[in-house]
Amino acid sequence: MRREELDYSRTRTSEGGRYRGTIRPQGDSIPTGRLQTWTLHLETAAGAAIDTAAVSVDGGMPQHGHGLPTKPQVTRQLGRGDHLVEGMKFNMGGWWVIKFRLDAAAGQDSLIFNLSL
Ligand SMILES: [Cu+2]
Repeated sequence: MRREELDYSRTRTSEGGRYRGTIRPQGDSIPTGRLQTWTLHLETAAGAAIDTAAVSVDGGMPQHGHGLPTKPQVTRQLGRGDHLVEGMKFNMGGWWVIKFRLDAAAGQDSLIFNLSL
């Protein structure tokens, strides 16, 4: 798939359709070379906030064959479906993919976001 055709939305439905997630970086633009804290908002497909979920974070640059330079983690549940993601960092510009693996009441699923930095 060409980079211009990717979906760069910050709200995505999970691959299996069980959940909806929104990433909220600290600012409008996502910087490179700097550690960041994000918020991940999780909802059911019907739009109910999810506070209890096991979430793991993975990512990388598909065109470069490398992963993230850090190991980001969801460290805290903030309530109202918001989850704190600490340790996000991007060491170069380009197309990045961030994948959240979720395990919550509706089962396991993955949320995938494309970023253009
Ligand atoms: Cu790269």
